[in-house]
Amino acid sequence: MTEIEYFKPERGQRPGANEDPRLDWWREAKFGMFIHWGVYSIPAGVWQGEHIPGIGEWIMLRAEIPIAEYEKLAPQFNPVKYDADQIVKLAKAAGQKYIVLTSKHHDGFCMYGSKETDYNIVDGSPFGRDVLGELADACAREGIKLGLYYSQTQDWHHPDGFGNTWDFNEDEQDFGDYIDNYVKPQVREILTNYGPICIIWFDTPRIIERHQSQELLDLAHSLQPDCLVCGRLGNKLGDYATAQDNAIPPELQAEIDWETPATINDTWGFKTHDHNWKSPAQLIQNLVDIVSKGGNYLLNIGPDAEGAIPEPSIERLRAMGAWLDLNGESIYGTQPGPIQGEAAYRTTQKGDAVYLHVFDWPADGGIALPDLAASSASWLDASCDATLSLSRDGESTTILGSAEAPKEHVTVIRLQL
Ligand code: JFZ
Repeated sequence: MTEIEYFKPERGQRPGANEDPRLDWWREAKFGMFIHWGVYSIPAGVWQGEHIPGIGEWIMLRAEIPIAEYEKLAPQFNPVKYDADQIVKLAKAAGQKYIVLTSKHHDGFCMYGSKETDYNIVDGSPFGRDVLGELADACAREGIKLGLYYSQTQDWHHPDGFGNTWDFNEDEQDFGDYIDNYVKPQVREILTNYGPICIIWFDTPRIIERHQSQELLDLAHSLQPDCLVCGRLGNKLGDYATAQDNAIPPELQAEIDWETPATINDTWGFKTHDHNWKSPAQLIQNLVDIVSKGGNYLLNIGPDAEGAIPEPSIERLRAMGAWLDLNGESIYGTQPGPIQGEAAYRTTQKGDAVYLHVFDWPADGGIALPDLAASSASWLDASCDATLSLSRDGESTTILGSAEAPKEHVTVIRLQL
């Protein structure tokens, strides 16, 4: 079995580890919305007239922008187009069952009213509203779970945070003090003041020690026992494994709960000039591929400096939602299917149904499968009236459909066992 290279918690490696009932909702949900949003959406990949390579939320590090300069973005941050209800309704329309918002990313700016620093959207920007608080209320209204991303080691604004080598001398920093007297109080406030939080999504565990990871895990679980901790807490601790960004394991990962965090273009934080948007077909195939191997797809949007969601993201998420409206039975609450490792199709299973997700429709309309004790085959999309038949010869099962692919995106056939 191919390892998920990063962030695979110890607990996830135990046989039968997938038994923690706290993850039941997560295994059912399969598909979530990531939101990367902060003052980095103002420069949006450009600094002093130069395009800064890499992901947009890393512009402060990539351009080694001094804190004194970067801080000037906060008084400019006034995202008047921010509409939490619109975001949550988009997630629902996309078929995303939970949302994970960056409460504090590596640049240190907090998207909620923190009592630990004024470097936050409520006290440090003309907007003056609690973005996280409004999103939490909208999620509660719409019945969508809310998770929070929190950068627990990298903090390029705090004198004792990790990663800012251009303003600070690492030898003079006290990371232990940062964890105990800044990170823990902030974790406490985000897990106390905003209602039920389904996931705390820690990230880049660069220099964190085992006991520090353990203390943060214990703190999160003490404040909200049902809050899942993602695998990037560090030191192989956490409730589930987190793959590298945009990485999909080539094989089934049967023994662990895992997810792929992913972008729709190439950046998490908004960048003006990143137009490399994945197609709806690719995004749907990624979702099917991940779920067929036992994982969740956490797909990102990056609102711009005004709080608007890029139109290409909206279009793609709506296309995914339209596909899920017709085929969601083959995704939500399923297990990996009995046939793995095929390029042209993926399988998932739920009870006595196997779902065959055809990526590459065969020219002759015939799909030869290993023998499955399937009694019938039907298009999962009930609106599809193309011909379809199933035959078995004791060694193989053959599905015969029309020569043309019945549908624009992944076609799903339901095999009744
Ligand atoms: C991290 C962040 O640095 C990034 O800004 C974004 O928030 C992303 C979701 O997470 O980026 C990573 C973290 C881990 C790997 C790669 C990028 N990894 O394990 O290869």
